[in-house]
Amino acid sequence: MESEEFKEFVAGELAGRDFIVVSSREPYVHKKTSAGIKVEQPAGGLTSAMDDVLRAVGGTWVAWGSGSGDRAVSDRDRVVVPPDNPSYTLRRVWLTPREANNYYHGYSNRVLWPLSHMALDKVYFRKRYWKDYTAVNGKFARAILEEAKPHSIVWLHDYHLCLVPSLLRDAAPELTVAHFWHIPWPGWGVFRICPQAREILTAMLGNDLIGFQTPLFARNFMECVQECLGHIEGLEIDYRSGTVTYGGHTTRLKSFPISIDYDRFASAATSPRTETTIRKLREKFKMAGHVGVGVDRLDYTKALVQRLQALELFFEKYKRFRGNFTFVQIAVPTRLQEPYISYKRAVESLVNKINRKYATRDWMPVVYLDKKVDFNELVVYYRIADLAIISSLYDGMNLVAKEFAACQADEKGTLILSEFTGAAEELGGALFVNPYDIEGFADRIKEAIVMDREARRARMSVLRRQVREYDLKSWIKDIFSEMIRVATVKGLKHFYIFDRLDEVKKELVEKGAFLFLDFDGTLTPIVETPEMATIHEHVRELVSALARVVPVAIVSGRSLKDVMAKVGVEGIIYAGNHGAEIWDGEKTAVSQHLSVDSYLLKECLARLTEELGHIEGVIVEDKWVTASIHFRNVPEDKLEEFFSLFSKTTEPYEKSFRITSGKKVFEIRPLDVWNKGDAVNWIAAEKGGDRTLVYVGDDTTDEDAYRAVKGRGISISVGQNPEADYYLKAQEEVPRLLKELAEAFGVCGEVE
Ligand code: ADQ
Repeated sequence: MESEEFKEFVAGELAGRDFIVVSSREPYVHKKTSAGIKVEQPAGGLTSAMDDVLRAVGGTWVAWGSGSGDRAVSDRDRVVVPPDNPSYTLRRVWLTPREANNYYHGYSNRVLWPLSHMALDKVYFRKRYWKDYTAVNGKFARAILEEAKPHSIVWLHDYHLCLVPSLLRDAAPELTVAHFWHIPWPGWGVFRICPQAREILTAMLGNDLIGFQTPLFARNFMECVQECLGHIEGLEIDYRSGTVTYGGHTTRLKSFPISIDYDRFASAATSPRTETTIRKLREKFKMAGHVGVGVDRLDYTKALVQRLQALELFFEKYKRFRGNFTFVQIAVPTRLQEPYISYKRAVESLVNKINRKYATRDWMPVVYLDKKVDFNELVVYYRIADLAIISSLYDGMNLVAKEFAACQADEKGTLILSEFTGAAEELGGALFVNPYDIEGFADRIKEAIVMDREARRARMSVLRRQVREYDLKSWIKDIFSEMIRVATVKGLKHFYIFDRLDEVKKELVEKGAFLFLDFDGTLTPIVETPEMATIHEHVRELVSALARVVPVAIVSGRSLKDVMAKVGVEGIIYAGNHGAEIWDGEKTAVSQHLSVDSYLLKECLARLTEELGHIEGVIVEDKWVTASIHFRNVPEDKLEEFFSLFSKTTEPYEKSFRITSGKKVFEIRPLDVWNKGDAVNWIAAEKGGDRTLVYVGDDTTDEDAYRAVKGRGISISVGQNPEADYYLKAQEEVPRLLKELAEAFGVCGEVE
């Protein structure tokens, strides 16, 4: 996690704030051994990244004291860690064996885990599970409240702590409470199975912020709230901005795809020690020809059974690979109770079956290691492998996919990735597999092995680029920034604009106003597709009338041309493409695409069109300042060529643009693109004089503009937004607002 920029962020943004991290597992475990008490630090990128942050800024970590030596070293339930350089407090929560069993193995792992992963046959409810889950969440909440200062930011992790948010909110509403949900959130069709669905949803809405791995999980959560609590008066869900208001409190929902410490894996992968170990391991396990690897907790959601069935079928169908392909499965036993014990047995028996059927004196088809391997060894396996298999039936993210990519220094490996992982949303260069389709899966393994060197390199290079671009540091930065933002605006008061409109109008008339209006969701209702949006004639007339007495600018995410055509009012200012293109009323005054970046982007797109034009289904979408390259419709047998050409063509532009992959699409963006706030600043400086700025918007892309007008005017959002000064209850209230403003400026008579 060494990077100057990241260190600056920690020392600047995070310093002086009080953070409390809360997770079921502790960052340091004390264990009794015959040689005295020893401290262990459970491995894992996230734990060590959070540990780094707390080491730098101090604070508290609250966790279940599960180690045999934990009590002995704690003083009034607290111990200062790390032992060699005490920097922050670890506050331990003690559980009785019964509580631990019912809360952890029971409700968390036999109810919430399978339910969230849609493994309905594994869901097992007992009343005592819920009783102790409730009791343990109460213990966590009490411990947090004892540690908290009035404006602490509390960061909860995962499904073990669902009930804590509302307990904190009721006891100390001034705390900022954020929750990161590491696993999937299922749709209502599944979540309704939970007998405590209502209690869990209402408790989670005590959070100020909930982070999910993907936008889909955030949407699923909103759907569950809608279906389960929709009848409650005052409940408001805004799917577009990702907020739920319940009992007068607003929870923000956002996706933050978790990542890994790329540099740590990438540099270990090329160390001389790794090269030596690779040779030794190949000899030890008699790895002939191609090598595949799987690294998982031994969990049924990771689909080890389906993976082994696919491997068995692969060896049956493709005989020529017998003796020529070895699959190494590293599986660390986990949650050592039912149904995990039975699952472990099923996996072992399948491994034995395949090996009995196909092994020879010199070759073993499946090398099975049921243990945790240390970091350096793990890196070696990722390096050896020509392919990695991740076959999850459902997975929040899956970090193994990203770790494998980071270690592929020579870009020779292929990632076979289940399309049901959160990682599939980002890692466009993977070879996707449906783990339920065993024969398709077996064929994919063959496809990965026979893929030519150039095609592998092309896929792996786009994969690595994605993981490098958005690594654990970026994730931590994004999520902490959002927590701080939420905490900052929590203290501010928001008003319904019509409760204060008389004062506002008075000030605007006295000082003069400059009106900035967003288009979609503000001047027009949100409709199914962008093309369908039309501005009501009455609203257009109001905008025209206002433009006769005050300067008016329309600020939109649409292209400049599109928004000008949609609004159709002449002589006003327009900003398109989120502020990157501006029409000053007479000519295009500022356009970021006239900068060096945009010439380069044009050049890059021209090359892509030339190189990829012959491949069926490729769509190169030029959005002026940014571009999207869609490959959803590219036939399977043309994908290799597509990846290869895309990677080669974009390589010279890597330093000038952010090139990221999504599901079947690549995005190309300048490193520093203007947002709506930049546009407001520019327009106000050029045309505003010292008029009071008024910005009316509706979604998160308007937030930069709300911030830009702070101190120089007011911001009004459709639906409550913590960044805006005032709010309107719905888009339908916008015409009334415009009409009242027009009246205040004396142009009402001209408008019907
Ligand atoms: P997990 O279900 O634990 O995490 P995953 O993301 O795959 O899943 O992380 C597993 C980690 O354990 C990886 O860092 C891997 O290297 C390590 N690991 C697994 N087996 C190992 C072995 N035998 N030896 C050594 N190390 C091993 C949950 C969610 C995921 C989400 C993460 C993070 O289920 O979807 O990605 O949290 O949010």
